[in-house]
Amino acid sequence: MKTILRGNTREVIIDTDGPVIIIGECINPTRRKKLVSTLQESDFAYVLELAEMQINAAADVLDVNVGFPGVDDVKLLAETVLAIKARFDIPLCLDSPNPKAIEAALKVAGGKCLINSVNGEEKSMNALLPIAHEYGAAIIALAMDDSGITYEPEKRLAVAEKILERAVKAGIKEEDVVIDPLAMAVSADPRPCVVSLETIRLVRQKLGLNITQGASNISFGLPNREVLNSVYMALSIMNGLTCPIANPEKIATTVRASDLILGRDDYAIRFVEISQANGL
Ligand code: THG
Repeated sequence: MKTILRGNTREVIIDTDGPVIIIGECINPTRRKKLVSTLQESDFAYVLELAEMQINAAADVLDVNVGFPGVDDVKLLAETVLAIKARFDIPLCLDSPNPKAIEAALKVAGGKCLINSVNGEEKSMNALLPIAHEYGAAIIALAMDDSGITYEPEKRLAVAEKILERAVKAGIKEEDVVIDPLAMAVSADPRPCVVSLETIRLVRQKLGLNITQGASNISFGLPNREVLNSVYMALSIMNGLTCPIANPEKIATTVRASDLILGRDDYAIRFVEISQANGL
């Protein structure tokens, strides 16, 4: 199954048979005070710096999240998208809980974006599926709905299936639905990673769709986060994760190593390339 995204002209193909596509997570005000302060002044230099850093570190797609308290994200998400588009030819993943902000961004974005995200709540599906269809965008379908977050992988699969069905009814192509099984911190509760890994396996096996995940969420509150994130990334890729949302500076080597080990990097070309780029 292939999900095709587009920047201004450049196409990125997310293919369930790999190699893994990296969606850079760093344009996100969580723990980046400087992003909040520069964006509040409509200063996009730091956003562009984060975009360039991630592209140089092997990001294929950029997640764009400008949500912080008090922000007018309908205006700011669109402005940020325009600033990035004017400088870089890379597909964007529009990350906002506000359908109005997503729509405003889609209006100016061009290419083919990924909407982050639609969940299984009626309100979310009703607001976003028609917009995705109208603008020809792909969607991330989050495996949660009105009844909240379940810890039974089969139920997460059922939510994913429900969103897929509704998306297809709204005229969206099956291959344009990317499933997010939900990654949550593992420090307080031993279950989340096991549940997500099993959900990934089920989605891959039963639906055959592309799968994303905010993979640095799992290590919140723990020491040695990079090792934890890397191991979880490799296990997730083994089970069917194809387009993680992560910090490419920290995760790209693990992603390339996983591709090589899983037989998706002939002659180890991409692994050697990224190792050399890192002076290794
Ligand atoms: N699923 C989907 N979208 C998502 C998430 C998800 N979007 C947001 C989030 N989760 C993924 N993005 C981030 C962005 C930043 C951070 C974590 C997840 C973050 N990282 C460092 C930290 O944790 O301390 C700080 C910056 C760094 O060092 O890189 O804060 O699950 N669909």
